[in-house]
Amino acid sequence: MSNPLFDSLFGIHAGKDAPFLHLPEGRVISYAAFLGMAARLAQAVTGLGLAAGDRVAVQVEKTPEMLALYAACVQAGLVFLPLNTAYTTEELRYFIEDSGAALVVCDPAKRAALAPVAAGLGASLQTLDAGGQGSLSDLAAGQPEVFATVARRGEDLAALLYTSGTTGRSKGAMLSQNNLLSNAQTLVEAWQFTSADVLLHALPIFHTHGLFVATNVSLLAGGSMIFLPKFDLAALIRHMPQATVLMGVPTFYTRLLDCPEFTAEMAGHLRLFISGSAPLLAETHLQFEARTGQRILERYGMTETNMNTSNPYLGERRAGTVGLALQGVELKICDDSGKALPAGEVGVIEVRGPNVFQGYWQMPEKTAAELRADGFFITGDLGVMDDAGYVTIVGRGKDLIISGGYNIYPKEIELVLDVQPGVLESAVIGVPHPDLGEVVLGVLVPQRGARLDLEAIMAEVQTVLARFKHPRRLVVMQELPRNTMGKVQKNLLRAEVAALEAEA
Ligand code: MCA
Ligand code: AMP
Repeated sequence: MSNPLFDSLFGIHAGKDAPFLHLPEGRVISYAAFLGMAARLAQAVTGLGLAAGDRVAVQVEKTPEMLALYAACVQAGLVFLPLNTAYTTEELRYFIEDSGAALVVCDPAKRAALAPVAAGLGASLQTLDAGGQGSLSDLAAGQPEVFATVARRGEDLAALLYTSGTTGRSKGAMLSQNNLLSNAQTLVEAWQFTSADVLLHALPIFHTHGLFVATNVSLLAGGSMIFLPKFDLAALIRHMPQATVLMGVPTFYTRLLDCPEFTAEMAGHLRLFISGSAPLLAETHLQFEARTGQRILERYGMTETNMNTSNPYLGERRAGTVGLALQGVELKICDDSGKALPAGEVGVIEVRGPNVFQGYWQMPEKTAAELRADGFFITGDLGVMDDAGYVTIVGRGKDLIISGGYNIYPKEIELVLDVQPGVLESAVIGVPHPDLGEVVLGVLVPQRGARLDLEAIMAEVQTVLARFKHPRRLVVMQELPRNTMGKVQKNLLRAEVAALEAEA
């Protein structure tokens, strides 16, 4: 019996002294040391009584230990559920309860607030910091550096990643061992990763991009990563001479271009710059090429599918496109019934392949609505394909804002704004932002005769929603533009807000 994901990503490196993580302070963690850390954590976690298939919810800062906890969960057959460090206790409660987590791992500062949530579920609550009450690290410290890998099948779940829903309730995307492994194998080949690669890692590791794309690809190829705790322009530039690949969201590239120290010589150390998670403006692509002589490779993916398309490593990387369907991924541009449209016509992007998830956790109706019986997943992204197969994303059928690579569903914020004192209704839109691509703006319609206290409303929003979801501005309007069906027309609203702001 085997555990395909653990065996392929981690098991193959057993006993290797080769470096896996280069930390900014100069410390290097070898593959062998990393696997030892993971085995001790696996011992500690299973010692708490967790068994294959149990969910482990994790909200901690980006550290080698957090990454080792991911490896430990794969080795012990547990389902890893990483959570954005910006989430408030209110937001965490939903993810923990909905997933029925058996173990919650959090920062010490969140411990008191999460204790009742964990207790309500009968879950264990631990931190990754040494010392103090309930420390998984302390439990792991005395354990042996070996752990008998728990057998899993390819279709068993390896991870649960929550992605916000259009109704305001987040959905847990169930990702199997095979979903993750097949995509990593495809990407290693597509991007020609080898053990000589050193990936400059400045993304968070609670999302697909930083965890499954960057990390799994490096592991599978046997390369190493310069593991930065977060995006920091100066650190990125400082480490470029040691790196071969950078993966980032478009904000990484606009910030690099704003920095005069980022030169062709600096970029010349790297063989590949990859962008994804949000649209990379064609203008950024062209400016980058003009500055460095290198073309950014843009790819397109989703939490539910991992990566779907990529510009070619060797062929032409076209600005403004997300490239071609990856090996093994079928992609079609469809009408609403799922019928494929001819090249050049705009429609909804649908994808099928070993990368496509197993459905939404305990939400069969949502799964049925988005995952067709023939296996095609309806992405909700609008695109067009040319004769050569290059895909361009032209918009989104779903009401979604992408800010600095984080997805924000307006409905979730509208639900909070609608119940504030004096508010009749609200609408949340994304407005262009030079650094983050888009930022959130809230439009409030007051009840008749009411005066809105915008400061108090913002304060309330801050207590329940993560910082990146906070509206940068609140605007008061007397009514919202609607179509004949009564639906708010967000395109018109964006234009009205732009006109109002131009006047101001
Ligand atoms: C930080 N802030 C943000 C964001 N990030 N606000 C809106 N959107 C954001 N993305 C807040 C901070 O809390 C801070 O608030 C203020 O904005 C300015 O912060 P700053 O220091 O400039 O931000 P930063 O720490 O430098 O972060 C910006 C960032 C970061 C580097 C772009 O957001 C980031 O790492 N994004 C990557 C997200 C990612 O990995 N997405 C992949 C999802 P205050 O001023 O109050 O302190 S996976 C995915 O989408 C699919 C599958 C795919 O295809 O990959
Ligand atoms: P998430 O729900 O976090 O998995 O984000 C997935 C969404 O990000 C996709 O459905 C797209 O709307 C968007 N996305 C990812 N990569 C790109 C890209 N290269 N260009 C445009 N949008 C992208």
